[in-house]
Order: sequence, then structure tokens, then C-alpha cells
Amino acid sequence: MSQTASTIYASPTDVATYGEYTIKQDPADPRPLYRFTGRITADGSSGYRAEPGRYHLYSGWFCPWAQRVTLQRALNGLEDVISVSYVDNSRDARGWAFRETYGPDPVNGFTLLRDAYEVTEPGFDGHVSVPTLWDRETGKVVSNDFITLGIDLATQFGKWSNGADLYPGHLRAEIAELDSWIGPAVNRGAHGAARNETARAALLDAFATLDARLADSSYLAGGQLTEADVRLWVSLVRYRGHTGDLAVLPPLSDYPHLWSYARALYQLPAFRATTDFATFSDPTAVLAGWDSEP
Ligand SMILES: N[C@@H](CCC(=O)N[C@@H](CS)C(=O)NCC(=O)O)C(=O)O
Repeated sequence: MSQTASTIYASPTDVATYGEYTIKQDPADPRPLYRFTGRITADGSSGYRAEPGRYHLYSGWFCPWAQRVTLQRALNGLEDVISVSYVDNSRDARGWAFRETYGPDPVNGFTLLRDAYEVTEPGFDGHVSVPTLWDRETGKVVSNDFITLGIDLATQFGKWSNGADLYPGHLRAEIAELDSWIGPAVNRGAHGAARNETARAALLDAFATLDARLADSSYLAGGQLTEADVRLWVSLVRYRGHTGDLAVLPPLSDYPHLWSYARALYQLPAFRATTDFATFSDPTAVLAGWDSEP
């Protein structure tokens, strides 16, 4: 029997009826709001063995944290190993939902991403976020922890991957060191930088440091493409387009080495395939600039 649109799609986003999406932490409830931290391992010792066809990634085109994982998947050539689908770009209190924009949930037929969490933990009241990794075998959410998801995709699927090593052992300490300042200043800081002077100063200071670092290197660590570049790039591509007021935020082209680095990465198929500028909130974030020769 064929399903009708109303059974496979959520009704349109309707904040007037449902309200805004919010998370309220109950002070008496000590459980983390991001509760799903399962790890995938090549040998299966974690309970989640790396296997083709077993996992599904719920993603969102707009989301930098989700793009880290879709980028890892593409850079490792795992498109046929881990399936992916995309939630709609807007939400109300029901959270992320499947709508006509990107099609239905191909695995479970859920209309709301929340349903995946509810099946996994009845009564779940924490964050319903992308990225979310689903396990077809146990019928549960494995993880919505973007850091470990990215690392597990990069390191545990070697048997099926194209051999790219984005998280090499000898560069992990350096990648962590980069994360310790790029994380707060850029990945988490960019969002408030238009409104908050301290955040803006930290962001622009990080851009200046990155610009100097990239003056004679095409990549952030070890002279090769790594997880550090993935983490930075997903925020760079959304800078101004997704995070702010163009009047107070200087264009990336003010940082010529950083800008050239960002555009060079955009020339790579995995970066292009996982980016959709149309899903960023500001239409003036013009693709043309990104598409010009670095
Ligand atoms: N904030 C998350 C990262 C993922 C994230 O924030 N995703 C956003 C979309 S860009 C989301 O789904 N937010 C809903 C929520 O966190 O409840 C974390 O720290 O683990």
C-alpha cells in the first residue's frame, strides 16, 4: 500500500501553533541533554561494529556540526556504506522534521526526528539534534555526538574507505590543540560574533592567527588534509552567510591566505557535495565568491 504525503511528512513548520523549539533542563535531572554517545568500532567491541548498510545518518544541510560528519563520510568514500538523509531547514517546538524539501525518512518513515529518540529512550526530553546516527540493527540512536561520530567515520571504516586518513595518529595531538582555540573562537564563537564585541574580537583574532598559519601551508596540520580542516571549514563556509550582520563582520577576503585556503577546499568534490549555500540564512552569502579561483 502506498503511503500518502500526510503519513510520511510532518505538517509545515508552525511556530504559532506549536511554539518555538526549546530545551528545558530539569534541575533535579542529572542526565546529560546529549545522551547518546555510542561508539562504532571496527572490531565491534563497543557493541556497534563498523559494517556497510547498518547505519543511517540523519543530517541537516544548514548545520555545521552535521556537515562535519557528512564531509567525513564523503572524504572517506563511504557514501555506499552509510546512508544519509536530511531534515527540513526549519523547525517549531516539535524539532527537526521530514518534509517535501528533502524527502521522507527513508529508514523508519518517521515524520519527526524526535521519533527516533523516543523509540530509543521513551520519554526522551533532551536535545533532538543533527547529526544523529541511527543503527538499523538495534533500531536505536547510536550517537548525536558530532565529535566522536566524525572520528569513528574517519578511523573505523577502513575496510570500506578509499584510504583517506583524516585523523592520523601522529597529528591527533595537534588537531586537539587547534580545536582548543578554534572551537571556542570560531566554531562556537562565530554565531554570536555579530552581536557580541568580545566574541567578535576573539573570532577576528583567530582569523588573523589562521591567516598567518596558512601563509605557507595549504592545510592546518601536518601539510595534509585532516579533521582539523573539516572542523574549521564548516564554520568558515557559514561565516556571514549563516551567522550574521554583514556590516560588522569583515569579509573573509580580508584574510587572503585563509580565504584562499577556504576556496581551495571548496574545489574538492566532497566539500562541494556536502554544502548547499541556499540553506544558509542570508542569501547575500554569494556562491560566486566561493567559486572563484583561489
Ligand atoms: N550543539 C550540539 C551540536 C549539534 C547541534 O547543535 N545541532 C543543531 C543544528 S546546527 C541542532 O540540531 N540543534 C538542536 C538541539 O541541539 O537541540 C552539541 O553540542 O552536541
